Amino acid sequence: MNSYLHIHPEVQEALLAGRPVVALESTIISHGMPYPQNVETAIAVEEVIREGGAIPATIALMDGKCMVGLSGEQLGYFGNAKNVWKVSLRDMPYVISKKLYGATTVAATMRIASMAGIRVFVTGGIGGVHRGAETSMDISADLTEMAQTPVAVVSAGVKSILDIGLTLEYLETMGIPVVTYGQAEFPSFYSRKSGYTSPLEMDSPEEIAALLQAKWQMGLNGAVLVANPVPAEQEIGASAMEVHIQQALTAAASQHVRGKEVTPFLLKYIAEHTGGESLEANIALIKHNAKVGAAIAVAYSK
Ligand code: PSU
Ligand code: MN
Repeated sequence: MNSYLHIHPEVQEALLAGRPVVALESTIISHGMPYPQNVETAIAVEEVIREGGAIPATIALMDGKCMVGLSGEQLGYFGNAKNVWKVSLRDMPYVISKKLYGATTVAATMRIASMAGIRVFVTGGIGGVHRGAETSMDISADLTEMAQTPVAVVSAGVKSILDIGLTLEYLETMGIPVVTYGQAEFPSFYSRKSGYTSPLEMDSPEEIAALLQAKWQMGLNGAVLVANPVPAEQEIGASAMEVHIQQALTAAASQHVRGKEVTPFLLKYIAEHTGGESLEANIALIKHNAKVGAAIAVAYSK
C-alpha cells in the first residue's frame, strides 16, 4: 500500500510529530468550480488552515501515486487541465495503474487521508442520496465510505440537488454521527436552513474533538459528518435555489446524464445559471469550513 502513497515532506513531518493536519479534496477544484476561482480558492483554503494552526494536505492522484499534499504548481494544474479524471473509490485502481491525473471525491480523499493517518478532512459539500434514487439507485460512494473510514468530514451540509431527508436516513442507517456546528437545523450548502433538524448540535471544536475521540477509541469505525452552516452574509435562500435545481434536474434527465457525470453536470448547470452569487457563497463556505476544520484538528491533536 505504502508504495502508492506519496506524502509531502511537510505533511509527513507534522504527522510524525502528532501535529494537526487537515486533508482537502481535489474534485472540488477540477470538477466543482470554474477556473481561475477554483485555483485561487484552493490556495486560499490552504492558507486559512495554516492560519488556524494546522498543515493542509490537498489530495489527488498523479504519476501512479496517491499524493497527500500538493505544491502550488500542482494545485494550478488540477484547476486548469482538461485531462483530469473525477476519481471516486471505483476509479482509483484504474487511474493509479494507468498513471493518469485524478481529482479525488470525498470518498477517495477520505480513504487516502486515512491511509496517511489524517483524521480531519474539509470540503464544501458531500455527495449523497440523489432525488429519485428509489428508481435510479444513484447514491454516492461518499456515504458508504463514511460508514467505514475514520475521518471527520467538515462540510456545509448537503446540497439540495440531493434528497436531504433520504441522505440523513442513510447516514443514520450507516451509523454515522451528524453534528451541526452552532445551530439546531441541518444546513443545505447555500442555505443555513434545510427544513431538517440536525441529529446532533455541538458548539465548540473541543466538544467535536471529544466525540471523535470517544467514537474511535471505542472501535466504532467510520466518519463523523460535521455540518457547518454557510456564513449568514453569503447565504442564498433555499427557495431561490430550488428553481435552478429543478431546471438542472430537468436538463440532466433530457440529456440522459448518468453515473459519475450527474453531480458535476448539476453543479456546473447551477453555477452557470446563478452566476457570481452562488460562486461567492461557495468560496465563502469552503473558507469557513477550513477555519472550523483546522480548529477541530487542533483540538483533536491535544
Ligand atoms: N457536492 C458539491 N460540490 C462538489 C461535490 C459534491 O457541492 O464538488 C463533489 C465532491 O467531490 C463529492 C462528489 O465527493 O462531488 C460526489 O460525486 P458523486 O455524487 O458522483 O459521488
Ligand atoms: Mn452518483
